[in-house]
Amino acid sequence: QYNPNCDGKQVIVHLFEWKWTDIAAECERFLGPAGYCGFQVSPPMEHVILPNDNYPWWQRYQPVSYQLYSRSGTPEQFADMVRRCNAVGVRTYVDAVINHMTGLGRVGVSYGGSSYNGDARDFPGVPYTAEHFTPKNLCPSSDGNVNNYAVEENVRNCYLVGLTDLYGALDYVRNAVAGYLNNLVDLGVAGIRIDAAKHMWPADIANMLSRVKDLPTSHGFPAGSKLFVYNEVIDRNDGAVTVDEYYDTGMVTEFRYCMKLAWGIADYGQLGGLVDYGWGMARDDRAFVFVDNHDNQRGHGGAGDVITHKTPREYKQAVAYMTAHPYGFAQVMSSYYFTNTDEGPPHNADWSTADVVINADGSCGGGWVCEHRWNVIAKMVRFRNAVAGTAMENYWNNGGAVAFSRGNKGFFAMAKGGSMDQTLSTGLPAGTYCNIIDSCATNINVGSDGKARIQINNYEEPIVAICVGCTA
Ligand code: LAG
Ligand code: CA
Repeated sequence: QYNPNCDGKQVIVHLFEWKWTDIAAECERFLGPAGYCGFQVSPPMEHVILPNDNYPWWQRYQPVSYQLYSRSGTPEQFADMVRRCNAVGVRTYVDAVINHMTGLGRVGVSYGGSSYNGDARDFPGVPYTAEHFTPKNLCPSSDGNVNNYAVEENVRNCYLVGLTDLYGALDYVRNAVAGYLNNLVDLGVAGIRIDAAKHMWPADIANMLSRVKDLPTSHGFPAGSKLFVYNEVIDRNDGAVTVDEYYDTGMVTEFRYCMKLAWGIADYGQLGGLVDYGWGMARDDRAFVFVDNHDNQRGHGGAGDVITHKTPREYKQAVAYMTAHPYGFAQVMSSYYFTNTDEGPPHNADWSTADVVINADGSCGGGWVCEHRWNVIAKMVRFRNAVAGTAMENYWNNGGAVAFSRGNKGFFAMAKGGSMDQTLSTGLPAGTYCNIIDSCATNINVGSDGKARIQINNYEEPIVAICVGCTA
């Protein structure tokens, strides 16, 4: 459950709100060739449908059943996507919403025909009934909602923003959740994000995972492979629940990294202290890191001090630094443009999700940002794969520019203002290397002393990345 099951590749992309048909095509035409490990999908299960709110993105965080009908497509389309992506070595990671079902007051019928009634706690598509939800007497808050992050029982036994909270201690609930996860495993899914893990008891998660089978060899997984797990725990040193409580159930999202990296990009002098164990940041082999995610890029969970695609120049620097730096397992965000923080993805006249448009130059159109296709970001995925397993060495930082090597496999430099000219130790064997960021337009000569003159003159993409065996 700590291995992402993608042959040592190092970066997952979150294709937020993409349709299954578009993802299948993206695996074949881009993610596979680019060296992405895989992609995280928006929650694939049946969810509430909220026309009065203009079908917000967050309707997908209100499960109705575990049938795989959603705004992104049908069960057949989901299965086809996973199969086609596995065939080109790109793995699927599912955002598993298993802490709760719909909000109170939500009533209706979802895409697969399952009805839902939040007030009655009635979800016949699973089925769940009232007895499967956390008993009121276990929640120490006056209104039944999570309202005090200093108290563990409050965080885990109360209703998160009014969402009906599943009673994860019950054998029935554990079994129902495991049934959902085993269905995903059968289809070839390689891992899961556990949504709102902070609001679940680690022991309940561990029990659910203990009921999940090994990944199928028919989808190319080595025998004995376990479902990869990353627990979504928003720990910003601000409550009773801490990331280390989840080390036994998988990796953990490290939201402090988003802040630290944003501060470091604003002031390069701070980049040296990016990983602050004194601050309680997750140990290296448990940290799941990202520059921004679908919540904090729009002011929802874990927001504040986050860099997003809205400032592209800074965003490229942030993703470049994350992917060059050895800490944690990395995820790249792939967004759609938005002005309102609730609005859903680009849509057709009938509000169905619009196709992702791929322009002739490889960028995306139709409202999709596709950060994962941006030159710097795609190139740095290759760098991270090439230097995997090596340590950061020869760290150099003058406050305006930063550089370091990754063992004897790679070297990275970045200049905040767009230019630098320094002779630095690269850690690399002598020879001629080329900057993969500018598609090898520039050569860098490493001398027998391991040093090289590093020159940057590029305002938009002020980065040099060279690695052994890397070509244009
Ligand atoms: C998560 N991680 O712990 C998700 O990453 C986050 O996106 C989810 O919240 C949350 N947990 C629950 O899965 C999102 C929105 C909320 C939204 C919720 C349910 O950030 O704003 O709440 O999904 O759709 C919405 C309304 C609330 C309302 C609630 C229940 O915004 O006002 O009380 O629905 O009806
Ligand atoms: Ca809970």
